[in-house]
Amino acid sequence: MKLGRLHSFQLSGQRFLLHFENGTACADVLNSRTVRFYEGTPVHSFAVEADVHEPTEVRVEMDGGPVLCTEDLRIRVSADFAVSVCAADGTLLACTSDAPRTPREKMSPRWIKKMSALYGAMMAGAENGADDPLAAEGHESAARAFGMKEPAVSMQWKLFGDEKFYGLGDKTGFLNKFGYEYENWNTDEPKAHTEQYHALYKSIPFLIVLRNAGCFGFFFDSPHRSRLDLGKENTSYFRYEADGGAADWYFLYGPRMTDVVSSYTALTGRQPLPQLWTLGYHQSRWGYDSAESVREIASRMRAEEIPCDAIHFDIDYMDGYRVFTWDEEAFGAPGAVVKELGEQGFHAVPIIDPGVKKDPGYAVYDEGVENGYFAKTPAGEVYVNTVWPGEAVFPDFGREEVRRWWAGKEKYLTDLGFAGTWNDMNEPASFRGELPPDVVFHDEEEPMPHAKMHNVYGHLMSKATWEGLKDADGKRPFVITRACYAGTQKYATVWTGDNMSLWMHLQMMIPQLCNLGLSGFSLCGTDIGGFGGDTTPELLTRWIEAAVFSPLFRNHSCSGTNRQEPWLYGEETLAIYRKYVRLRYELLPYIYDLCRVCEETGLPVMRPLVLHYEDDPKAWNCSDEFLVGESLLAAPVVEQGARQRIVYFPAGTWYDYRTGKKYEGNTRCIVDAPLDALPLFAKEGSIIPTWEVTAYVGEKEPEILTLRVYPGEGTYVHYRDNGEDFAYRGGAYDAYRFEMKDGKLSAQLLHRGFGHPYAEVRAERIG
Ligand code: MIG
Repeated sequence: MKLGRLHSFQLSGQRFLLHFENGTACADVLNSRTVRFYEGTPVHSFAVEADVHEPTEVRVEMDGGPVLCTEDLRIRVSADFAVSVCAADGTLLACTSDAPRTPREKMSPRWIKKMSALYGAMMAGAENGADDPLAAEGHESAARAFGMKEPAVSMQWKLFGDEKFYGLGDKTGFLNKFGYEYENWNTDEPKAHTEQYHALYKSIPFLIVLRNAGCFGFFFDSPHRSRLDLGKENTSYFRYEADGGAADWYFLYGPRMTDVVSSYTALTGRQPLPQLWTLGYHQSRWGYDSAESVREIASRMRAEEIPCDAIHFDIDYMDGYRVFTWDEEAFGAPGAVVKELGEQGFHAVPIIDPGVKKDPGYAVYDEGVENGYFAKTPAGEVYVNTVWPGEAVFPDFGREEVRRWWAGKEKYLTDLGFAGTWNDMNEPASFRGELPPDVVFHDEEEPMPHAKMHNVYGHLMSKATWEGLKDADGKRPFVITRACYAGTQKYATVWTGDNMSLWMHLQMMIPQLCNLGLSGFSLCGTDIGGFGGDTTPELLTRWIEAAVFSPLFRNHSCSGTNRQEPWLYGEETLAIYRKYVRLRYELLPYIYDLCRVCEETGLPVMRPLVLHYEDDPKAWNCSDEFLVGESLLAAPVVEQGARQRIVYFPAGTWYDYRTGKKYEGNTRCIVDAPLDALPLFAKEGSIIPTWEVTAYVGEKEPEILTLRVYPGEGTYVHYRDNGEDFAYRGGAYDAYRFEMKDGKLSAQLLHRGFGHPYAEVRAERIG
């Protein structure tokens, strides 16, 4: 029901309470640029865990109706919770729109019946056919998708015509999301991810809007299934709608895009500094199915002199896919091979799925059943679906007690010597159709249907895992997750799931990781070489080049595809692969410094050009280049056969990373890019810290810091700590400030606490 006329309002502290004809709403001022808007009484948020209110001046002015004023915003609220937001100088930034919707094609009842059956069958998994009871959910969703059912929450915002959209997590397509339509419903999609997909594994309903008048963000904080239409349906508005709950959203004003990202991450949390080794190279494959196969990979990595820090253990290490078990037949004595790897400087990362094998006598299952830790059917039976172990049940992660139980299991993994946890299948994915919407989970102690808990399942599992690892070994927890919600960045690194060995997917990597970064997830990566399908020498080569700056730097592939280790693709591929993994290790201090910056400001490692050059129209849609911090510009070749490419240089002067060749900004240049070249440039005045390449992180403490110094003037802060635990939060770190001025480089120690100074700091002038 519409809220109707605005009867009265009242300002209570920073809360602006609104009494409408048919209900109440609130505009809660968190700070002068961030306001939360909600209908009715607020429900707790999964994403926002800290109270981030800052005292700020708020007043209401009367101007034909109430206008809520902060130092930076003027917000008018009127009938039906219509909102318009202006900057302090009166410039209109955003306003709701009641423009009529583009009418859908009129569909005959016969067509609707046919399509609903088809859609239902799809939703319920092909093998079930249209008469499966699960298909009921399909009909419901179909009805909504076909616009025949009113969503619980629906909002329309005026399009002024100058909008560019960014963020939204892992959505497919190009960098600028204008003209796309998306859905937030965590989805395990085994087919090739294309632009036409509405949803992948993650739901991060954070939308950045860039307009000529400024940049701002909307965070639609709802775990319910929701949709965004970004100027596809109609060019006069963009729409948000959700299938449940009430309106609850934040307006985050910039005015710059960097401010929007900082504010959003202040609200939902920032990615904490990772362990240093996690930024090294990871080798993985679904198919390393014995201790022997893992040993072989490890020794070959060293023999080929490809630096490597981690080997992943996919589902085969478990006993019959039972989580928190070990297959002794194929992997030997529990943990022995993990310890062996450790002695050679490798960390081992095991996969864990949420599905627990239904298997009386198996401790994890028994404990869960006994304590009521698994999701239930509405009739009160433990709900069963099929996943890797066969029949499986699903931990009810919404309850703290269940999270604590699961967290306690991490100790089993760390005792085996494992160094982190890779959480998979936590959309949750299942083989016998999607979990029905009415499966009963809990939001803490309140029963909550799957329909509401679905999108936060991976989030809550990650949180439990993070806490468990922290308790188990006190190190910075290394958690990787496939599914997540807004705010999961506090607990996990993410990868983009099952991509394929396709040039199209190498191309998509750039906008996908850049938008994840803008959505709070700086620590992200793709499966290098592609997960599904067979890679080629050229594709693998271009992928390792393009991925050098992906915070998660992992080659992974699917069982049944051609193996994807770099030595299987000829001498040339191997040599280039080695060169780029070595470049990654050379630049580890730079990437680590950026992780520190991210923890402090929320700005990601990989950044789209638009983040720093938002006034430059050529940056708005740049999907094939990216910045690394502010200093480096990478323009990888992502096209088969190309040996040159066009590079757009934004404002400033740029220098080739290696040769120092100069390029003026605001130009497009054709740059040579033979197979072994990643076009990489440093901005004028850049100071880039590098270390000597080692076989793995910690092989020896870096004694020499080499600064690559490019022409111009600039400053740089370099950060160093033990790369492992939380001692840095108590001050156990070193920080240096370097400055290039009048042709001279000077250094200053900002903070001393780590206790391992460099033996030498060298400057290498390039260009
Ligand atoms: O149904 O564990 O995305 O990385 O190798 C497939 C096997 C299950 C999906 C993950 C992938 C992993 C695979 N998993």
